Amino acid sequence: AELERDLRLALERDEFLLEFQPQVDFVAGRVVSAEALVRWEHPRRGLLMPDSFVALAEETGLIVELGDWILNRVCHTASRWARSGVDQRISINISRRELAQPDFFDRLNRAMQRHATPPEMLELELTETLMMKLRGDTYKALVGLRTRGVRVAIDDFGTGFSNLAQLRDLPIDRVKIDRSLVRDIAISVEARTICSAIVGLVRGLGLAMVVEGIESEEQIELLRVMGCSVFQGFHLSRPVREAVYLERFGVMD
Ligand code: G
Ligand code: G
Ligand code: MN
Ligand code: NA
Repeated sequence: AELERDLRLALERDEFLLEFQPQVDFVAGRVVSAEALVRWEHPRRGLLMPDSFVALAEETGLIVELGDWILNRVCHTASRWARSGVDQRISINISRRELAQPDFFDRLNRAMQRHATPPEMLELELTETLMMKLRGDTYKALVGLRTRGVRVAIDDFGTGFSNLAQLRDLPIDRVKIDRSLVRDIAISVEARTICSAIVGLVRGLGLAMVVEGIESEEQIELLRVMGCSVFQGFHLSRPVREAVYLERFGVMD
Protein backbone atom coordinates (compact mmCIF):
# COMPACT_ATOMS: atom_id res chain seq x y z
CA ALA A 1 0.00 0.00 0.00
CA GLU A 2 2.82 2.31 0.84
CA LEU A 3 4.61 1.42 -2.37
CA GLU A 4 1.39 2.00 -4.30
CA ARG A 5 1.02 5.50 -2.86
CA ASP A 6 4.67 6.20 -3.64
CA LEU A 7 4.19 4.96 -7.18
CA ARG A 8 1.39 7.44 -7.74
CA LEU A 9 3.63 10.25 -6.59
CA ALA A 10 6.68 9.01 -8.46
CA LEU A 11 5.53 10.32 -11.81
CA GLU A 12 4.85 13.80 -10.44
CA ARG A 13 8.15 13.77 -8.66
CA ASP A 14 10.02 12.60 -11.73
CA GLU A 15 11.59 9.64 -9.95
CA PHE A 16 11.76 7.27 -12.93
CA LEU A 17 14.78 6.94 -15.12
CA LEU A 18 15.97 4.85 -18.00
CA GLU A 19 19.09 2.79 -18.27
CA PHE A 20 20.44 1.52 -21.57
CA GLN A 21 22.16 -1.78 -22.29
CA PRO A 22 24.11 -2.19 -25.54
CA GLN A 23 23.57 -4.89 -28.13
CA VAL A 24 26.85 -5.61 -29.87
CA ASP A 25 27.21 -7.00 -33.39
CA PHE A 26 30.45 -8.98 -33.46
CA VAL A 27 30.46 -9.29 -37.25
CA ALA A 28 29.89 -5.59 -37.88
CA GLY A 29 32.20 -4.85 -34.97
CA ARG A 30 29.98 -2.25 -33.39
CA VAL A 31 27.14 -1.52 -31.01
CA VAL A 32 23.95 -1.63 -33.07
CA SER A 33 21.25 -0.88 -30.53
CA ALA A 34 20.33 -0.23 -26.93
CA GLU A 35 17.59 -1.75 -24.81
CA ALA A 36 15.89 0.86 -22.63
CA LEU A 37 15.17 -0.41 -19.10
CA VAL A 38 13.14 1.55 -16.59
CA ARG A 39 14.23 2.10 -12.99
CA TRP A 40 12.67 3.93 -10.09
CA GLU A 41 14.82 6.11 -7.91
CA HIS A 42 12.80 5.66 -4.75
CA PRO A 43 13.39 8.42 -2.16
CA ARG A 44 13.90 5.94 0.70
CA ARG A 45 14.39 2.49 -0.83
CA GLY A 46 17.01 3.47 -3.38
CA LEU A 47 17.14 2.34 -6.99
CA LEU A 48 14.31 -0.11 -7.68
CA MET A 49 14.30 -2.55 -10.59
CA PRO A 50 11.19 -3.07 -12.72
CA ASP A 51 10.55 -6.50 -11.21
CA SER A 52 9.63 -4.74 -7.99
CA PHE A 53 7.19 -2.19 -9.44
CA VAL A 54 6.02 -2.98 -12.99
CA ALA A 55 3.55 -5.62 -11.75
CA LEU A 56 2.19 -3.14 -9.21
CA ALA A 57 1.96 -0.47 -11.90
CA GLU A 58 -0.03 -2.92 -14.00
CA GLU A 59 -2.42 -3.86 -11.19
CA THR A 60 -3.10 -0.24 -10.35
CA GLY A 61 -3.40 0.86 -13.97
CA LEU A 62 -0.53 3.28 -13.46
CA ILE A 63 1.34 1.39 -16.17
CA VAL A 64 -0.49 3.53 -18.72
CA GLU A 65 0.98 6.76 -17.37
CA LEU A 66 4.34 5.15 -16.69
CA GLY A 67 4.27 3.60 -20.16
CA ASP A 68 3.56 7.02 -21.65
CA TRP A 69 6.48 8.48 -19.75
CA ILE A 70 8.73 5.72 -21.06
CA LEU A 71 7.53 6.11 -24.66
CA ASN A 72 8.12 9.84 -24.56
CA ARG A 73 11.50 9.52 -22.91
CA VAL A 74 12.64 6.90 -25.43
CA CYS A 75 11.29 8.87 -28.41
CA HIS A 76 12.99 12.01 -27.17
CA THR A 77 16.29 10.20 -26.60
CA ALA A 78 16.16 8.38 -29.95
CA SER A 79 15.48 11.65 -31.72
CA ARG A 80 18.48 13.27 -30.07
CA TRP A 81 20.72 10.30 -30.89
CA ALA A 82 19.65 10.42 -34.54
CA ARG A 83 20.41 14.13 -34.77
CA SER A 84 23.84 13.71 -33.24
CA GLY A 85 24.79 10.78 -35.46
CA VAL A 86 24.48 7.98 -32.95
CA ASP A 87 23.39 5.28 -35.35
CA GLN A 88 21.75 2.92 -32.85
CA ARG A 89 18.17 1.89 -32.36
CA ILE A 90 16.50 1.93 -28.98
CA SER A 91 14.28 -1.01 -27.95
CA ILE A 92 11.32 -0.54 -25.64
CA ASN A 93 9.72 -3.32 -23.59
CA ILE A 94 5.95 -3.35 -23.98
CA SER A 95 3.88 -5.21 -21.41
CA ARG A 96 0.64 -7.06 -22.00
CA ARG A 97 -1.35 -4.41 -20.16
CA GLU A 98 0.16 -1.61 -22.19
CA LEU A 99 -0.55 -3.36 -25.46
CA ALA A 100 -4.13 -4.05 -24.34
CA GLN A 101 -4.84 -0.30 -24.14
CA PRO A 102 -7.03 0.55 -27.12
CA ASP A 103 -5.07 3.73 -27.70
CA PHE A 104 -1.58 2.29 -27.22
CA PHE A 105 -0.56 2.83 -30.84
CA ASP A 106 -2.02 6.36 -30.83
CA ARG A 107 0.10 7.11 -27.80
CA LEU A 108 3.18 5.73 -29.51
CA ASN A 109 2.49 7.74 -32.65
CA ARG A 110 1.92 10.86 -30.64
CA ALA A 111 5.20 10.41 -28.81
CA MET A 112 7.03 9.85 -32.11
CA GLN A 113 5.44 12.95 -33.61
CA ARG A 114 6.07 15.13 -30.60
CA HIS A 115 9.76 14.32 -30.63
CA ALA A 116 10.12 13.94 -34.41
CA THR A 117 11.55 10.47 -33.88
CA PRO A 118 12.74 8.65 -37.00
CA PRO A 119 10.83 5.33 -36.97
CA GLU A 120 14.04 3.46 -37.85
CA MET A 121 15.38 4.46 -34.45
CA LEU A 122 12.82 2.38 -32.58
CA GLU A 123 12.19 -1.25 -31.81
CA LEU A 124 9.34 -2.70 -29.75
CA GLU A 125 9.96 -5.80 -27.65
CA LEU A 126 6.95 -8.01 -27.03
CA THR A 127 7.32 -11.24 -25.15
CA GLU A 128 6.90 -14.54 -26.89
CA THR A 129 3.73 -15.36 -24.95
CA LEU A 130 2.23 -11.99 -25.88
CA MET A 131 3.16 -12.40 -29.54
CA MET A 132 1.56 -15.79 -29.83
CA LYS A 133 -1.87 -14.42 -29.01
CA LEU A 134 -2.07 -11.11 -30.79
CA ARG A 135 -5.49 -9.74 -31.58
CA GLY A 136 -6.23 -8.90 -35.19
CA ASP A 137 -6.12 -5.14 -34.67
CA THR A 138 -2.84 -5.33 -32.76
CA TYR A 139 -1.39 -7.50 -35.48
CA LYS A 140 -2.38 -4.91 -38.08
CA ALA A 141 -0.98 -2.04 -36.05
CA LEU A 142 2.37 -3.84 -35.75
CA VAL A 143 2.42 -4.50 -39.49
CA GLY A 144 1.75 -0.79 -40.05
CA LEU A 145 4.55 0.28 -37.75
CA ARG A 146 6.97 -2.07 -39.47
CA THR A 147 6.03 -0.61 -42.84
CA ARG A 148 7.12 2.76 -41.50
CA GLY A 149 10.44 1.40 -40.24
CA VAL A 150 9.81 0.60 -36.58
CA ARG A 151 11.20 -2.82 -35.80
CA VAL A 152 9.41 -5.47 -33.78
CA ALA A 153 11.22 -8.11 -31.72
CA ILE A 154 10.06 -11.17 -29.82
CA ASP A 155 11.46 -10.95 -26.30
CA ASP A 156 12.29 -13.91 -24.05
CA PHE A 157 12.12 -16.32 -26.95
CA GLY A 158 12.37 -19.98 -26.07
CA THR A 159 10.54 -19.78 -22.75
CA GLY A 160 6.92 -19.88 -23.90
CA PHE A 161 6.46 -23.37 -25.39
CA SER A 162 4.98 -21.71 -28.44
CA ASN A 163 3.45 -23.19 -31.46
CA LEU A 164 6.65 -22.77 -33.41
CA ALA A 165 4.92 -23.04 -36.76
CA GLN A 166 3.25 -19.74 -35.88
CA LEU A 167 6.60 -18.00 -35.79
CA ARG A 168 6.62 -17.77 -39.56
CA ASP A 169 3.45 -15.72 -39.60
CA LEU A 170 4.26 -13.16 -36.93
CA PRO A 171 4.95 -9.52 -37.80
CA ILE A 172 8.50 -9.54 -36.42
CA ASP A 173 11.97 -8.50 -37.49
CA ARG A 174 14.01 -10.30 -34.92
CA VAL A 175 14.08 -12.70 -32.08
CA LYS A 176 15.69 -12.24 -28.69
CA ILE A 177 16.94 -15.59 -27.48
CA ASP A 178 16.12 -15.77 -23.77
CA ARG A 179 18.96 -15.85 -21.31
CA SER A 180 17.70 -19.08 -19.72
CA LEU A 181 18.65 -20.89 -22.95
CA VAL A 182 22.18 -19.56 -22.81
CA ARG A 183 22.98 -19.74 -19.12
CA ASP A 184 24.44 -23.24 -19.04
CA ILE A 185 25.76 -23.72 -22.56
CA ALA A 186 29.37 -23.60 -21.43
CA ILE A 187 28.85 -26.34 -18.82
CA SER A 188 26.12 -28.61 -20.17
CA VAL A 189 25.88 -30.55 -23.41
CA GLU A 190 22.10 -30.69 -23.07
CA ALA A 191 21.84 -26.92 -22.68
CA ARG A 192 24.06 -26.51 -25.74
CA THR A 193 21.89 -28.89 -27.74
CA ILE A 194 18.68 -27.06 -26.89
CA CYS A 195 20.17 -23.65 -27.54
CA SER A 196 21.64 -24.75 -30.83
CA ALA A 197 18.31 -26.20 -31.97
CA ILE A 198 16.46 -22.96 -31.19
CA VAL A 199 19.11 -20.86 -32.87
CA GLY A 200 18.95 -23.14 -35.91
CA LEU A 201 15.19 -22.76 -36.08
CA VAL A 202 15.35 -18.96 -35.93
CA ARG A 203 18.11 -18.81 -38.52
CA GLY A 204 16.28 -21.26 -40.75
CA LEU A 205 13.30 -18.93 -40.80
CA GLY A 206 15.61 -16.13 -41.90
CA LEU A 207 14.97 -14.02 -38.80
CA ALA A 208 17.60 -11.79 -37.27
CA MET A 209 18.41 -12.45 -33.65
CA VAL A 210 20.08 -11.12 -30.57
CA VAL A 211 21.17 -13.38 -27.74
CA GLU A 212 20.63 -11.90 -24.28
CA GLY A 213 22.05 -12.79 -20.91
CA ILE A 214 25.65 -13.14 -22.10
CA GLU A 215 27.81 -13.45 -19.00
CA SER A 216 31.02 -14.97 -20.37
CA GLU A 217 33.39 -15.07 -23.31
CA GLU A 218 32.84 -18.84 -23.62
CA GLN A 219 29.15 -18.28 -24.27
CA ILE A 220 29.99 -15.86 -27.08
CA GLU A 221 32.44 -18.31 -28.63
CA LEU A 222 29.93 -21.17 -28.56
CA LEU A 223 27.14 -18.99 -29.92
CA ARG A 224 29.29 -17.64 -32.72
CA VAL A 225 29.91 -21.20 -33.88
CA MET A 226 26.12 -21.65 -33.90
CA GLY A 227 25.90 -18.62 -36.19
CA CYS A 228 24.89 -15.87 -33.76
CA SER A 229 26.53 -12.48 -34.06
CA VAL A 230 24.58 -10.01 -31.93
CA PHE A 231 24.91 -10.19 -28.16
CA GLN A 232 23.62 -8.44 -25.05
CA GLY A 233 24.52 -9.13 -21.44
CA PHE A 234 26.43 -8.23 -18.33
CA HIS A 235 29.66 -9.56 -19.85
CA LEU A 236 29.48 -6.79 -22.47
CA SER A 237 27.92 -4.16 -20.24
CA ARG A 238 25.39 -3.76 -17.48
CA PRO A 239 22.55 -1.37 -18.22
CA VAL A 240 23.85 2.16 -17.61
CA ARG A 241 22.48 5.69 -17.62
CA GLU A 242 22.45 7.63 -20.85
CA ALA A 243 25.46 9.85 -20.17
CA VAL A 244 27.62 6.83 -19.36
CA TYR A 245 26.20 4.92 -22.32
CA LEU A 246 27.05 7.67 -24.79
CA GLU A 247 30.51 8.08 -23.37
CA ARG A 248 31.22 4.35 -23.74
CA PHE A 249 29.17 3.29 -26.73
CA GLY A 250 27.97 6.43 -28.46
CA VAL A 251 30.73 6.65 -31.05
CA MET A 252 29.51 8.65 -33.98
CA ASP A 253 30.18 7.35 -37.45
O1 G B 1 16.08 -4.35 -16.22
P1 G B 1 15.62 -5.60 -15.52
O2 G B 1 16.38 -6.85 -15.75
O3 G B 1 15.50 -5.40 -14.05
O4 G B 1 14.14 -5.84 -16.05
C1 G B 1 13.31 -6.76 -15.47
C2 G B 1 12.04 -6.89 -16.29
O5 G B 1 11.36 -5.64 -16.42
C3 G B 1 12.30 -7.36 -17.70
O6 G B 1 11.39 -8.41 -18.01
C4 G B 1 12.00 -6.19 -18.56
O7 G B 1 11.48 -6.55 -19.82
C5 G B 1 11.00 -5.39 -17.75
N1 G B 1 11.13 -3.99 -18.10
C6 G B 1 12.24 -3.24 -18.04
N2 G B 1 12.01 -2.00 -18.50
C7 G B 1 10.70 -1.97 -18.88
C8 G B 1 9.87 -0.97 -19.45
O8 G B 1 10.29 0.14 -19.76
N3 G B 1 8.56 -1.28 -19.67
C9 G B 1 8.08 -2.51 -19.40
N4 G B 1 6.80 -2.75 -19.66
N5 G B 1 8.83 -3.49 -18.84
C10 G B 1 10.13 -3.22 -18.61
O1 G C 1 12.74 -9.67 -19.99
P1 G C 1 13.81 -8.81 -20.57
O2 G C 1 14.60 -9.52 -21.59
O3 G C 1 13.34 -7.48 -21.09
O4 G C 1 14.81 -8.53 -19.40
C1 G C 1 15.87 -7.67 -19.54
C2 G C 1 16.59 -7.71 -18.24
O5 G C 1 17.65 -8.65 -18.24
C3 G C 1 17.23 -6.38 -17.92
O6 G C 1 16.59 -5.86 -16.84
C4 G C 1 18.65 -6.67 -17.56
O7 G C 1 19.02 -6.07 -16.33
C5 G C 1 18.69 -8.18 -17.42
N1 G C 1 19.96 -8.65 -17.96
C6 G C 1 20.66 -8.10 -18.95
N2 G C 1 21.81 -8.77 -19.18
C7 G C 1 21.82 -9.78 -18.28
C8 G C 1 22.76 -10.82 -18.03
O8 G C 1 23.80 -10.96 -18.65
N3 G C 1 22.42 -11.68 -17.02
C9 G C 1 21.28 -11.57 -16.31
N4 G C 1 21.05 -12.46 -15.36
N5 G C 1 20.38 -10.61 -16.55
C10 G C 1 20.64 -9.72 -17.52
MN1 MN D 1 13.53 -7.04 -23.09
NA1 NA E 1 14.23 -10.94 -22.68
